[in-house]
This record gives sequence, structure tokens and C-alpha cells, in this order.
Amino acid sequence: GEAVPASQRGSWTSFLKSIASFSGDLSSMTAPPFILSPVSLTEFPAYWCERPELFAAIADAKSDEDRALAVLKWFISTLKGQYTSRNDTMGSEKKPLNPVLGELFYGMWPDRDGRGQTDLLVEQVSHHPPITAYVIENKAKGLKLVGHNAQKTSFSGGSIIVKQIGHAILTVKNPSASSASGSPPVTEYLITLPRLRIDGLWYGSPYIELCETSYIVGGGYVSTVEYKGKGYFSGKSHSFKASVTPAPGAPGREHVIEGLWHATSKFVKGGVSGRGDFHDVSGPKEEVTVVAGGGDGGDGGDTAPEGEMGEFETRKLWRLVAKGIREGDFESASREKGRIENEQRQRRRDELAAGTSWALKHFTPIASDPVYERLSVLAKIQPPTEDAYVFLDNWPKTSPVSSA
Ligand code: 0T9
Repeated sequence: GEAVPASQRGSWTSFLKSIASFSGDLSSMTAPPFILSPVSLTEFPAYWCERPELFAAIADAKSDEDRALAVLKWFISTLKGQYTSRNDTMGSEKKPLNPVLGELFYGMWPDRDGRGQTDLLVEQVSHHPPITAYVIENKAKGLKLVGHNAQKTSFSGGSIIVKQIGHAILTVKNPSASSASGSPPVTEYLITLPRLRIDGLWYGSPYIELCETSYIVGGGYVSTVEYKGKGYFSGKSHSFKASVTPAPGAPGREHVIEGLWHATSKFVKGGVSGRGDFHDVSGPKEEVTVVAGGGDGGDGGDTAPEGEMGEFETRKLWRLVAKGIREGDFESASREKGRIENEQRQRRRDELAAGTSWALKHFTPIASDPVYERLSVLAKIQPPTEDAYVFLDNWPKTSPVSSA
């Protein structure tokens, strides 16, 4: 295809052959240079908050029903960034950098118009298989999203099918909560993730379509989001249909929304007084401001000065690899990548010899998440239990990155 440089056609074809005959961890496979992205997967959780005002609006909802709609609106509004932004900025979906164990990424969205500051913390909690854990918190609004992500990939009919493993829990502080009011201190929402199909591989210009169903469960409501691509219910790419229904035994009305997740959608049933429109992401979004964790930010015990990143912070760790990829200097990119990987292998050997293991900085794993178990039954989500990573609530003292 045209997107594949002539000199890389052979290696693209053999890459496709190897993914076709292989299922498991694609992230560790070597791909031809034209498809490499200079961005590590640890940066992806930032997509959850590129419209910080929609996240903050969840806290301002006046009823369970309003809040269920606010959560869904924020969720749907993240999908364009999550699944189409590499096509917009780099011309196609690209292969992200595969994070190392313990890799860290910190960021924030400043307070503006009373929405409160939102903070982001990401840690790579496993390398084999790759698992990324994250927290997004708006303390002023009493909102906290904690989740983790992994993927199981397979190949079918010329496409890569990606099953997302992991879930997120959104915790909302209840303003009215007091021992007298009897209402619980927080409301929790379980968020599950859609399946992806990566098409356009043959032509070297991959893009994502979402498929099947994802759920948001909590606060007395169940939202079911069905995804369809070209040739299905509306005939258009990136179509979805969402229903917001009272949880079993809970009071309330049903709402149904239809539209295109990368553009706009409308209520086709229910809706808020007189307004047919639901979401609209045609306007600009706000990229995360990267901050340095520095000394607190984990660099194996050493401390970095204010305004500087520790050795394990994404932008510092991958700086030279990313520079090589951006500038088309693939020789230095792959040399630097090799250096990082060798260092990792040496660390693992040293740990083995010493009988120690890598200590995570911000999370602790649990085999089954009680919040997931309690909420998943309300929508009959499978599996009935899942593991999770509990945030240790140890935000580092971050500082603006000095532009040295
Ligand atoms: C969580 C997101 C996820 C991560 C990426 C499948 C994928 C790695 C995981 C699921 C985010 O919230 C949303 C968006 C994009 C997903 C990536 C797209 C992608 O292609 C990669 C995989 C591992 C590959 O790199 C496949 C090979 C590549 C040549 C195809 C472009």
C-alpha cells in the first residue's frame, strides 16, 4: 500500500505474517520503523481527562439520574481521543512504546472556571504481560478514577482484535453524606472497556473501530453502550447506541442515546427537558500538562532535583528513542531502545540473584476487586470478578518541568 514506504514493504509483510500466526503480546514484537509511535502506553490514561470540565461536571449533577448521564457523557466524550487521535496527529494508528516495569507518568489539568485541578498518575505495574495502572483525581470536586489496562490480542479476517482486560472505578464523594443523613459517603461506578478491531493493516494505515458492548454501572443506574462500525445500524463508522436504565430494583426513567462517538449524539428516548443533544466533541480538547515527580517520582531511590524527572519517568526514560523516531533516525532509536531493554534485563537478573522483586511505587495488586464484584452483577458482566490495583494514595510532590 501507499502508506508503507517502498523500502519497508518487505518487513511490513513479514510483520503482518508474524502477527497472523501469533496471538498474545503484540507490544513486544519488532515492527518496521514507519509504524512506530514515539509515545509510551503509560501516556494513554491521559485520554480520560482531555475534557476536564466534563469530568468535573459529574460532581455538580443534582440527582442520581443527572449523574448517570454526566458520567456517560464524559465517558463517550473520551473515546475520540482514546481511539482516533493517533490518526489525527500521526496519520494512522501507530505502535506505541512498550513501557518498562515501574515506568511513571505524572500530569495535571489546571483549575479553570471553578472546575478544580485534576491530577494524573500512571505506573506500569507489569511488563510481562504489559499492565498499566492509573489514577485521575479532582480533589476539589471529590472525584477519583482508578483503573488498569491490559490487552489480549488475536488476528481474524485481516484485522487485529483487541480484548481489553481491566476496568476502572469512578468514586464520587457525596456532598450530603453525614452520619445524620444516612447516605453513603461515596458513590462508585464500574466502567468496563470496549473491544477493538484494528483495520487497514494490509495498506499500512491502521485505524480502530470499536465493537460489542461496554458498561457503566453504579449510582442506581446501568448504562450499556453498544458499538457498531460501517455497515451496521447507522451504516456509519464509529456509531454507538447507549441505554441508561435504572439498576434492577431502583426507581427512575430510561434514556436512549444514538450517534457517532467521535462527533455528536442525540437522545432518541428520554432526555433532559427540551434538549435533544447529548454529546459533542467537535470542539478542542485540552492535553495534559506533564509534570515531574522528581525525587518523589521514583528513580530507584535516587532523588532528582525540583523540576527534573526521575530516571523512570516516561518522557525522560524514552527521550532519545522518541527523538530518533520523530527525526527519522531509527538507528539511534533502536540503539537507545536496546539500551533500555538491556538495563531492564540486568535489573531482573540482579533481583533474581538477590531474591528480591521490583517494588511498585503507587499501587498494590489485589486478586479480586470487591467493588467490581458488587457492581458487575447488576449488569450481568462477565467475568464476575477481576483483579485490580489499589492506589496507595501517595501522590508525589510534583513540579513543573523546567525547560532546560
Ligand atoms: C488503553 C487504547 C489502548 C490502551 C491501546 C492495541 C494497542 C495497545 C493498547 C487499548 C487506552 O485507554 C486506549 C488505544 C489504542 C490501543 C493500541 C492500538 C494498537 O495498535 C496497540 C497494539 C499493541 C499495537 O501496537 C498493534 C501493532 C500495530 C502495528 C498496529 C498499529
